[in-house]
Amino acid sequence: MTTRKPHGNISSRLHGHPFDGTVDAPAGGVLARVGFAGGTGGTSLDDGVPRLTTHMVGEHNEPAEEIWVSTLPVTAGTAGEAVFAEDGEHLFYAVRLDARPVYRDAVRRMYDTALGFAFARGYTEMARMWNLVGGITDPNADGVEIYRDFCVGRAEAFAAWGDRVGRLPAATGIGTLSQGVDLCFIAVRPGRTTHIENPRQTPAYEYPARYGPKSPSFARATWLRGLGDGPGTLFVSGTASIVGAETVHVDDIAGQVDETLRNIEVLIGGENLAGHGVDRGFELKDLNQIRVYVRDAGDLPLVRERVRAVFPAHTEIAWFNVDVCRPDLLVEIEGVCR
Ligand code: 3EB
Repeated sequence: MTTRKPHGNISSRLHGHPFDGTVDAPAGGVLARVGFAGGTGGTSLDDGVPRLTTHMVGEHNEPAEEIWVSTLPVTAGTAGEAVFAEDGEHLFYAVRLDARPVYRDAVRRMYDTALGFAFARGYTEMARMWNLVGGITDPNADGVEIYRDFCVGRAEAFAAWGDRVGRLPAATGIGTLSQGVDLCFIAVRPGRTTHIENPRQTPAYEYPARYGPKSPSFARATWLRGLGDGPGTLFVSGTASIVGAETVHVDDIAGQVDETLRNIEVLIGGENLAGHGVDRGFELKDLNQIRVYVRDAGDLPLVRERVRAVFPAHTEIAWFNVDVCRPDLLVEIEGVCR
């Protein structure tokens, strides 16, 4: 008789409030809690669970919390300033970089340390990264936009580690309400990820130089194959109203919402995934754990109505009022399909 190994799959819940109940992690453990709060909280280990608290709540939105659980037992710890948790298949890692005049070198070191940590523990493929950047479209002390400054440091780190940590994964680059950078990611054992591009969009790492000296380092989505007969997960990057490399529907919030949803629809559809060798297909209604980022508070009512109308009532959606990484982008949307 053979004993079956547990699948070892991860999943998340996105609560529209700080979660104060018992986290349901059957037979496994909690990998991480990401809190969206009214102030920055950096990283901590709370009751043995890594926590990242990012400043994304102002007067126009409510606190929220995303919780990642695994079906496997989890161990957690700190590594310098960072916190992490691992289950033997997945690594969650979070770190905060405080405000500084110029970010480039510190971002490169932060990424270098993070990628090195993941690599040393055998989590050599990146599945999903979140880059939460305060003042993202403001100038740094040299007058360079902070997002472009950030992208240079990140690109330098990936250039150094790229051939060891696999290809660029799904990511989010978005503003927060405090200066500084919150970084967190999920890395996995090799052989499980497929990075997905969008036929409607220029790959971000090939954006023309007018968008910054170093192109952003991310894929449009990452497919994470399930273990055993467990389900796979499609991580959908922060997606905006960009066609080719250009922002479209400038100053038209309804147009930007619709174009963003169309981008996601094509990205996650069976035809696009098949072209990347993934034998699955999703529809918009399958997107869950959705985060909607809106630049202008005045657009929130329209965006809420338009986005809500597309998804089933049970879909978990959290709303944020933060800057997006190009001054002409009014909205960005991300989520997860299973
Ligand atoms: C875009 O498509 C919008 O720099 O990590 C989306 C997702 C965006 C991730 C990142 C940026 C990033 O270019 C911005």
